[in-house]
Amino acid sequence: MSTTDRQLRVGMVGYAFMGAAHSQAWRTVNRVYDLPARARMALICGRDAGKVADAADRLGWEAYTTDWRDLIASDGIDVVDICTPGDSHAEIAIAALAAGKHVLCEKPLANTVAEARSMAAAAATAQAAGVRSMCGFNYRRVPAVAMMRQLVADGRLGVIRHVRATYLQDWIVDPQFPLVWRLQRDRAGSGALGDIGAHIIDLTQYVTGRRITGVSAVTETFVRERPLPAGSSGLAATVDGGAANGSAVDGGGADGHHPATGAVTVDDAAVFVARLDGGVLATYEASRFATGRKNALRVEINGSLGTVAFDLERLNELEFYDASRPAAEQGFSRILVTEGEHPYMSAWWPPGHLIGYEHSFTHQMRDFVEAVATGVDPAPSFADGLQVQLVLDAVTRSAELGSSWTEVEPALA
Ligand code: SOE
Repeated sequence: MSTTDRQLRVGMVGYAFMGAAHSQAWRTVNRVYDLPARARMALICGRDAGKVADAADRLGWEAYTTDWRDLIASDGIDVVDICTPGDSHAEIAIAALAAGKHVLCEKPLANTVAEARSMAAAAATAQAAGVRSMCGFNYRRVPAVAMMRQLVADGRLGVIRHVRATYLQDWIVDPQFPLVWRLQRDRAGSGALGDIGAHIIDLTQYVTGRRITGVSAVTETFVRERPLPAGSSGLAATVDGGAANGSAVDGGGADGHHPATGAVTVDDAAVFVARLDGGVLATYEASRFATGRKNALRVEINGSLGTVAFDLERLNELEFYDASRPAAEQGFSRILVTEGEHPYMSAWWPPGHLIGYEHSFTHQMRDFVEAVATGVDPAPSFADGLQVQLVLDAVTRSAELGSSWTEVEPALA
């Protein structure tokens, strides 16, 4: 329970999957952590009045609006939380920063490097006026991931040699799964690469404290044509049996016999090798076609003195191989990251009691509220988001040029 009267009045744009995850975190954060300000769920925004009214009621927001410009113009809002598809991030974030609102923006920061650059520039200008911004790479806030970073920073792994990272899902294996917004380049920027590859790019740069300096990549779109969705266009979308209504439509539907279809304009999978500064060799794989793998983010880091490995599907655990132990006692140990000594954990349950996916968002809001209320810049910054965007862009260009080696420039050069 917060012991402060200071409020941060939050306005959130979007109310689908990420909007629900963020709402859960805003509802919870001051009940768990004692913070210098109390987040108030003041206003939620969505284009459909009926649906956003329902979302406000269901998710616990005080009021709703159908125009994000009203939300940004409101004197009753201090923080703008952007949970929309990537095609609107830049416009909303830049307008919010110009209006003096602190901004939390979902990952990936933008759909293009140009947009991400404008956002990072707007954030730098706003920062001078004390306005804060953050990109929502929530997995940084899984306690086991934070501990992984601490082990690397403390030198427990010695010289880092390898990073091995995969993020695998299977929700579009069925060719009849509809053409949701995440499969359209103009809405999402890229496919598996930007949606889930962005997470492992950020996570590995964060944990190692090193930057990806070059990549060689292949990408693939296994299913190039899909039926148009009916109604919902989220991860649980269904197929439209009716008339064609999309811009990328290729016949069908109108005769009522088969659904209208449209072109998939993003990658289904992306695989790349990379170099990180400091001589680290790395491999990355992001796929939505890994049958049986639902949300399998795995990262392993090998150093001269040890190895750490994290698996999101067992997020309360960290594997650690400590090569400095006596030879006879060496082997991987499984650390249960649930104790008061571990990052973020002391505010939760008694020792050994597990946490889940949603806690990473609560921890994200905890760090954001604390930073804003104490006048500190939260991380990851928009510049960090731009750095990830530069890697995504290099991967795409490398794949287009037949896997040619492609350098990644530093965001702050
Ligand atoms: C869908 O692939 C998704 O929800 C991503 O958009 C999230 O960022 C990731 O956390 C889980 O999968």
